[in-house]
Amino acid sequence: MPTDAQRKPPGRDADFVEQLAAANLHPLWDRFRTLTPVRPQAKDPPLVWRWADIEPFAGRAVAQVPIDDVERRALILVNPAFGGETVTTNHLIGAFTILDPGDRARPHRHTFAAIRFATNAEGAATIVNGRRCEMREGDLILTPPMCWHGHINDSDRRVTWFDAANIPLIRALDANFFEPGDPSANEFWQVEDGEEKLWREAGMIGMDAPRLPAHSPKYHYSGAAMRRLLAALPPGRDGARTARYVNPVTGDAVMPALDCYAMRLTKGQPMRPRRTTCNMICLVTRGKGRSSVGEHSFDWSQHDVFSIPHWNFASHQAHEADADLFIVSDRVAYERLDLLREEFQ
Ligand code: 1HN
Repeated sequence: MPTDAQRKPPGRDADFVEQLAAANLHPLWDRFRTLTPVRPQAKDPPLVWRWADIEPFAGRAVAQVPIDDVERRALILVNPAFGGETVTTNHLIGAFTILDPGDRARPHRHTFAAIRFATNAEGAATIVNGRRCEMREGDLILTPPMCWHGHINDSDRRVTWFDAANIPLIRALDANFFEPGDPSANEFWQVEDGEEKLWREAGMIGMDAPRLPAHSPKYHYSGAAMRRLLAALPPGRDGARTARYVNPVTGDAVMPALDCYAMRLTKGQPMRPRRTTCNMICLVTRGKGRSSVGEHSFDWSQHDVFSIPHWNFASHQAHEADADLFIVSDRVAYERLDLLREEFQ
């Protein structure tokens, strides 16, 4: 394939191009290289956010920001390559939320998709559409588009968890709608697990389950169950053991434009570098290791987060013991647009 530089510069007559522009016309021959790069080129280099650097700010955020004054108390991971935009990597935002004992993050709903992954949130719960989802170690909780959700810390200690959302994608599409809930509505919080019971038993669903939900009808995915699956899974083509969180009715991604995975890395075992057109945010849920992404290499340990911007070869290696990653991605959006490409180095 020719590189951009090897393609012939288009001939142009500056006067003509200017006159066209004045008439709100652009000549394609003058724009072609910009409009159709020969391959994707991510704006952002990969970046690591270390939990040790974030944690002190979490304490300060709790001290300075009363939860009743803000919609959410989240610290968002930002890559400066986006020029000050609130973006972690293309289409995605990762963050950490902190709640003190008794804190309630009031209900709201929106068209962007979001998830929580419980890193240190025992005793807290997310309520999604009238179902209480407890946040045990390693649990994943979906807050699908336009589902009402709020968070509560019923424990006597500070809790933190990892959040991710596809806000930059929904902003690019200018398709965001947001509705605040009633902060004083007590009945919102006084619920039990409700219909989540229908989705707890793996591989078994009610005969009359609706066949065409836009997102998974199951909102709560157990960390303990995922750890059992990772222990049983054989290594995949890249050498890692990877599981996808799916909609139990369709077997498809959990939400239309946000996709989640868990990966177990065997100690010392190298992976085959792979690149894909989609973007990923990786949360280290257990262990220590090193990743190589494009031209960059970096070490990580538990609760660090790093980005894998699209079309960079990436591989990971666990040190000392096996390590686990939780990965959130826009992969399903690329699948649905028939734009997913993947290759090994
Ligand atoms: C979000 O939507 C929530 O709705 C919480 O509960 C934290 C952090 C970053 C982006 C979106 C919520 C968030 C978030």
